[in-house]
Amino acid sequence: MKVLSIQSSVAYGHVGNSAAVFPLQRMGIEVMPVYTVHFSNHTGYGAWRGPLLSGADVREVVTGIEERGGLDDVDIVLSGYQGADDIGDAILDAVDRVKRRNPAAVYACDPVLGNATSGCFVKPEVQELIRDRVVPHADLLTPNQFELGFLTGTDPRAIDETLDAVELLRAQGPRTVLVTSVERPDRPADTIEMLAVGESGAWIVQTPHLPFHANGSGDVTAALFSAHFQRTGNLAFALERSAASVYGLLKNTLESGQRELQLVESQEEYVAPTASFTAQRLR
Ligand code: PXL
Repeated sequence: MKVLSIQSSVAYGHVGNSAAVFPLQRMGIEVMPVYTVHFSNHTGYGAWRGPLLSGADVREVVTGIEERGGLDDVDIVLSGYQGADDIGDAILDAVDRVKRRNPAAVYACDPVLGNATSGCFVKPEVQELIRDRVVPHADLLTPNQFELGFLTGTDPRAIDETLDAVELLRAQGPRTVLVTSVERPDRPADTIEMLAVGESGAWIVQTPHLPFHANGSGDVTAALFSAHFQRTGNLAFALERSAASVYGLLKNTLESGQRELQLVESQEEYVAPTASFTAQRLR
């Protein structure tokens, strides 16, 4: 299995490719990381240094990979947070080039726009880019519940409303949708859920809600779910496995008292998660 992952790089800490690449590699997956920014640290600190790459830079690197034959056997193109709207076309172009060689390849897109706590944190032009141009080209989409509402012009809260919104999204293109950070009003205290919908039906998994937020956890979730689903074609398994691995990672991080994901220390969680959760069928 081989992944072309077009995301941020940070030197200090773990978000973007600096969060997604190692867990995939630890699963035995070949990853070609292409960088969209090369920052010192994630933007959650309020200050950071280092360059933004342009759409042309991204295209250059992808072209170089292509010239080595490196696009011939890609199974997944993965993208995440986009800080500016000139990277989107370069990503879609990479997806196109990969699919021409391998029609079975999928484009797994994490449509990063914001979350329920902070609201939308990307620029209006990036919002439009994701909604109007990127989403229709994605095969697998991993919005959180807030992003699902934004992309469908709805405000999904209950599970049925969330499933209805997912169907609106699936009608736009993506056949498989993972909704993260599902917080239905009637959930048991201190729990959080993820829900996956694909051709085989709809599944939900519940995990304890750990009382903190670590930047990059969504990036790890999207990478693991995409890889497990593409590897097995089993939606319930991909949901259970990625939930267990991310829960293990977050639990280790919370216990460490550190702000950054304990990504490397948690290496076993990506191959043999400590916890195990069972998904329930919804539809
Ligand atoms: O986790 C997404 C992400 C990606 N890239 C950069 C970020 C973040 C989140 O903080 O700062 C540069």
